[in-house]
Amino acid sequence: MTTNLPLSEELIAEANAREAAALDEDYAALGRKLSRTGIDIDAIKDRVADFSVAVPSWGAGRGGTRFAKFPIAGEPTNIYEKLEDCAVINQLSRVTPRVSPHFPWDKVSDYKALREEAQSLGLGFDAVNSNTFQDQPGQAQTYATGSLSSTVEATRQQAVEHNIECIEIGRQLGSTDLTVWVGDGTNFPGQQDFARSLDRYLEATAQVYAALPDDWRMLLEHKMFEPAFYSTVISDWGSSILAAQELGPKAKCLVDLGHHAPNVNIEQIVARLHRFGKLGGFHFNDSKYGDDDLDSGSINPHQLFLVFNELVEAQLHPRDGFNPSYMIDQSHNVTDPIESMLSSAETITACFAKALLVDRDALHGAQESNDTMMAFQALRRAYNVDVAPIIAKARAEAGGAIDVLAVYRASQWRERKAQERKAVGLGAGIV
Ligand code: LRH
Ligand code: MN
Repeated sequence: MTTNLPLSEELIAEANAREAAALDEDYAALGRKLSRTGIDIDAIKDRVADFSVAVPSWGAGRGGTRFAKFPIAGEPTNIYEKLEDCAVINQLSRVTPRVSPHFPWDKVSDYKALREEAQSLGLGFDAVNSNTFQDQPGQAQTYATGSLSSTVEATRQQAVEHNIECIEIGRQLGSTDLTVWVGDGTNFPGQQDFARSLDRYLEATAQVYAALPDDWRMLLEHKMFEPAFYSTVISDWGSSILAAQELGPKAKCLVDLGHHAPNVNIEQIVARLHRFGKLGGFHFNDSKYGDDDLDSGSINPHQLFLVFNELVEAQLHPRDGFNPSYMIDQSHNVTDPIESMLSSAETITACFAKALLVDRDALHGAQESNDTMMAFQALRRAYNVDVAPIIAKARAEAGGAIDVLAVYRASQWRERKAQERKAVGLGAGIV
C-alpha cells in the first residue's frame, strides 16, 4: 500500500496546472495529425500508460570509472535511501515502479521490512543481480581468476551458493528473475581453454538453474569484454543463447545495449533471440565506444527506436513466454542520477511509442514487394513523430508531472537530502 510518496502531490498538481493548457493543445494537434493516417492517439496513450521500465538500485548513486568517481552531496548511501530516490523518479515519471537490486551491494538484515518500505513508496522489485565479479571482505575464495567458470571447484561452488542466496533474497522481495552476469575471461591468449571454461560455467550454472523456483527465470547477460580484455566466457549473444538452450526453458538471454562492439546490429540480435524464444530482458543504456553506460538514447536514439520496433513486431508474433524485463543499467558519472533516470525513462518510453506508430501493414507490404524506400519510410515516418504530448498526457493522467525535470528541481530534493544524508567518500569504480 503506497503511503508515503516522497514529493508533495500539491507541488506536482500546481506545476501541471500551469502546463495543462499547452499540453492539451499539443495533444489535440498531434491527435488530428495521427488520425489522418488512421491512428487513434488515445489508443497509443493507453499502451504507453501500461509501459514500464525498472531502474537499477546502483544507478541511484553517482557512478565512476576506474580512474575516479565524483560523488554529489545528498546522493544515497544505502538501499533505503536509494529506494527513496527511485520513488521520486516513479512519482514524477509514473513509468518506473520497479527497482532491480544488486547483491551484496543492497544487502540488509530484514528483506521483509525492505519489501514493505518499497511498497509504501509505491515500488516493487524486478530482477535481482548477483555479483561474482568482486571479492567481498572475508570471502573464502577469490574471483580473481573467475567465478562460475573458475578452474577452482571451491570457487565455482562459492559462486553457485551466492547466486542461490540471491534467489532466496529475491523470493522475499517478490522478484521472479535472477540476472547472472559474470566477468569471467582472460587477458592473455592461452590463459584458459575456451571449451573447458564454458563447460565449467555450464556445469556450475546448471546448479543455480536447478535452484530456480518454478515461476522464476535466469537471465544470462553477455558482454564482449571488461573486466577481461582478451576473451570473455559469455561474450556474445551466440554464447548466451547456446548456454540458455543448454540450461533449459527458464534460462533466457538479457541484452545490455552497451555490451556489443560499436555498430553491431543489436536490433537484429533482439529479433534472433525472440525467434528462438530466448529474449528475456534488457539493460537499457547508450555508448559510443565501450560499455560506457551512458543515458539511454543519449548517443544513438535511432538504435533504441529500432530495438523497440523489433519488440513491437515480437509482441505481434509472440514466442514461448515472451515477457522481456525492461531495465535501465547506467552509470551516472556527471549528472544528478535522478535527472538522468527521469530523462532516460522518457526517452525509452518515447522510443516504444514511436515504434507503436509504425504502419505495420505498409511496412510489411513494402518488405514483401521489395519497395525498399517505402519500407524505410514506414519506420522513418514514425521515428520523426514528436510523441512528447502522448508521454506527458499518460504521465499526468497517472499523477505524474508534465515537466518532470522542472518539478524535480523545484522540489529541492537533492538539496534537502544533502542536509540529511552523510557524505559519500571519494573513490573509483561503478559504485
Ligand atoms: C556489467 C553490468 C551488469 C551489472 C553491472 C553493474 O557491465 O552491465 O549488468 O551487474 O553492469
Ligand atoms: Mn548490465
